[in-house]
Amino acid sequence: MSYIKKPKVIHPQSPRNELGLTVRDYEGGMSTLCAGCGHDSVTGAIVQAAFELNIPPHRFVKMSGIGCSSKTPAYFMSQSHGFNAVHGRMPSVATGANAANAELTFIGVSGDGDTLSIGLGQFCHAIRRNLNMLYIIENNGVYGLTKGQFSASADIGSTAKKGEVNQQTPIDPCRTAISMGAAFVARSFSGDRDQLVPLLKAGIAHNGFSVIDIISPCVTFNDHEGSTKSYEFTREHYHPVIQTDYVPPTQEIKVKYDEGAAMPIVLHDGSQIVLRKVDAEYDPTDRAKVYSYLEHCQVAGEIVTGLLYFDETRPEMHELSNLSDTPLTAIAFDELCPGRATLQKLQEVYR
Ligand SMILES: Cc1ncc(C[n+]2csc(CCOP(=O)(O)OP(=O)(O)O)c2C)c(N)n1
Ligand code: SF4
Ligand SMILES: [Mg+2]
Repeated sequence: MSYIKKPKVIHPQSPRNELGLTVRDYEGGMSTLCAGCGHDSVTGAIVQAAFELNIPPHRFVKMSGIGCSSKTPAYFMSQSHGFNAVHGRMPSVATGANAANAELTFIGVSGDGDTLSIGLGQFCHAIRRNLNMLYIIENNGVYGLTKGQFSASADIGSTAKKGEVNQQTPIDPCRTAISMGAAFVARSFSGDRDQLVPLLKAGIAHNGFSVIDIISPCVTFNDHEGSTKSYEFTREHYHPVIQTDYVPPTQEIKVKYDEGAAMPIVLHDGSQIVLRKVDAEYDPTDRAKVYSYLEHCQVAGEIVTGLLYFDETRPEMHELSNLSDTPLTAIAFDELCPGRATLQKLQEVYR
């Protein structure tokens, strides 16, 4: 109920992070989504991840497009910067904002419609530029906001609420991202917070474009028998292939993992992600094998989850395009505007 103001009462004994903040300090306004919508669980996981990362809310930028999913940034981190862009155009607005200030932490929340239909070109180019942001797709297989039409992620044979059968080939955001050269590609489920929170933390810490495709059921239009994005279908076909632990820079990895079964990877800020293989054969750094494994599993109707592909070597946008790391707001005016005489001299060169 949007007209009810969310009460903010903090229990004196609520756990506090290193900044002295509680989880409530990372929350946003009251959700107006349908009760039980998967997107609200993702919001809860984002709040928890940001709290545990000890980043102040005002250092985050939350971006979105249009859709029920794109409304969710209103429900977390009221103190952060935010921009609700036009349908499918969030990546270009995020690119501009990130170019202007790389010191902030960027989270984009999109939907399967927003990303895979109208915004597919924008999504691909943000990957190509390796824009430093966490890009979340709250994937429910439908356009929830406009009353449940099939989206481009709907599986062949999946039925709509009134019985219509989808005949069109789905676009898999993970395989699309891998084929475009994305360096951090994960899939999860809104109903698996234990898996989701470490993935969100790792995605935020990763220096470059991180995609997390989160199956997030739409209880109003796509949670019936015959849907392949329902809670029941997802739970039945759920296949975690890799478990991810996020270890902050200040903490040592205490547990000894068996070689071959675990891979600790150090990120640019000194934090680590420890990947524990559920399937010993799975190698999240072998791009071609990951791609064909995902294709095989999609045909078999399995929902493979975890950090599916990772490459820590790709430079991010600022490095690739030789952009300044200094935020635009910190650059003196006369540096930005060299003045009439300098500009005239420059024009002479082209006469
Ligand atoms: C340019 C434009 N075209 C179409 C629409 C109508 N529209 C609004 S939201 C939406 C799809 C949302 O689907 P998705 O991104 O999957 O989000 P969900 O609501 O399912 O979370 C569409 C087609 C629009 N707002 N703007
Ligand atoms: S219509 Fe679907 S996606 Fe939108 S809020 Fe309701 S349950 Fe969530
Ligand atoms: Mg959708």
